[in-house]
Amino acid sequence: MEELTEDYEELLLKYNAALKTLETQIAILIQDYEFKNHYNPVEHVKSRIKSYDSIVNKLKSRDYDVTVENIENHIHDVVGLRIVCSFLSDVYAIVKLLEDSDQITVHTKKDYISNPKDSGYSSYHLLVYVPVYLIDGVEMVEAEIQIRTVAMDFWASLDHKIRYKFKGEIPNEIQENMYKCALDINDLDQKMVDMNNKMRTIIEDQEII
Ligand code: 0O2
Repeated sequence: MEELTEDYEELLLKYNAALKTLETQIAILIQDYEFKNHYNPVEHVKSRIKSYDSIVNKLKSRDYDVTVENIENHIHDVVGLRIVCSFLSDVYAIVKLLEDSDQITVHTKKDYISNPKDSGYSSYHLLVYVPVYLIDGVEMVEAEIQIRTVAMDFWASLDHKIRYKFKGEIPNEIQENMYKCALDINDLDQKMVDMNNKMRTIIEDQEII
């Protein structure tokens, strides 16, 4: 696909529509959650359409030809949204919120928090379908939602830079240190949840007295 074909442009139109729909639905769900619980579990939300170059690289790395059909069938994260939470418990609250929503259909859950990747990467991924209403009818478009804590996000952003700089040839020392940092982050996230729970218990007890 030397230049953008009309089919690819049509696909992009659907992906852009799916991203807008997803952003709106998630913003509404978070607002509703905050209203009902008097608490906002989300620090920030980021979204993007995967660049053409990244799509091509991912297809080639998996030995697929660069075709619109292969993008649709094999690239599951062209539409991507990341929800960054304060606490570990918030990550699971958001997963439940999305699973319970009628607007989004979750078809795959990948819990890299309970089962981190070999690199140490930790995050909760949901592959979902979002309905997009077009002139000819409704289409279910796939998107990936990554949900993680601020600490996991901090780790992943440095890891991403390292991967980009070393292009797959990461020195062992850096890999080992990043893995240790991932363990520290996991430990820190757990301590922060415990501290937050303790604080809430003390406040609730004071309110009763
Ligand atoms: P980018 O540049 O972030 O978009 P799939 O993508 O579902 O076909 P895969 O690769 O098994 O198959 O999916 P996975 O591992 O569930 O999710 C892939 C995405 O998770 C990556 O997208 C990254 O965003 C993130 N990710 C996974 N492992 C790591 C890691 O070790 N370090 C960092 N920093 N991020 C990771 P892309 O397309 O690889 O990259």
